[in-house]
Amino acid sequence: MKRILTIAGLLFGWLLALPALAQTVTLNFDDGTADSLVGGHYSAQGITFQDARWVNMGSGFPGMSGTMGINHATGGYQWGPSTPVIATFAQPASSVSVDGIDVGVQGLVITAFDAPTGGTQVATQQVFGTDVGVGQFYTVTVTGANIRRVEISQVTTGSGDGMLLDNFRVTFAAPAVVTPVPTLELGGLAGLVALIMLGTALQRKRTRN
Ligand SMILES: [Ca+2]
Repeated sequence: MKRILTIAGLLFGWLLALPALAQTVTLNFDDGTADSLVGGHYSAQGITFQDARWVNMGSGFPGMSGTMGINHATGGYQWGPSTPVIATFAQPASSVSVDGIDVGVQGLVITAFDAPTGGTQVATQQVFGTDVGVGQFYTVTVTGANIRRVEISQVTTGSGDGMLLDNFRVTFAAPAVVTPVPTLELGGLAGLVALIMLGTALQRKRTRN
């Protein structure tokens, strides 16, 4: 019984620690395959992309983590608000940010909505660099109570200014528990709960006998 109580105590501490660990997801895109579509690669972390493609910038650009980022699947380094890179979330997010790399006169805009498709605009933020943006990078952030999708693009097109995206961060409004549960920690947790339940049942049976 003492051992069960010790395990239960450890489990309780673990549960208390879980939300803080799970709330913010950061993607640096360095685990991708250059020129492939991102799609559902990060869906287990609650984030699914549409029209995003991994790009490898060789030695990397100022503001990048590593050498890989993403751009638009068909537009490449230049794409406007009518054909954005889209990210949808498995549960409501309270904050979403991304770094725009090589941002110039065509700018960078991120807009948040409260539904995976359609819905109402929650927030939007945009920035502009100068000329074709060599060496210029900016973080844009949107916040709100119920962000289910963001659309990211340049603000305007047609000036010959390209950009790419890196370092995508999502803070989920509730602890990030996604189905199917992919992590060993949560798998182990379920096993531990089952073991404790089994132990308690056996204890009861023994007491009864
Ligand atoms: Ca990166």
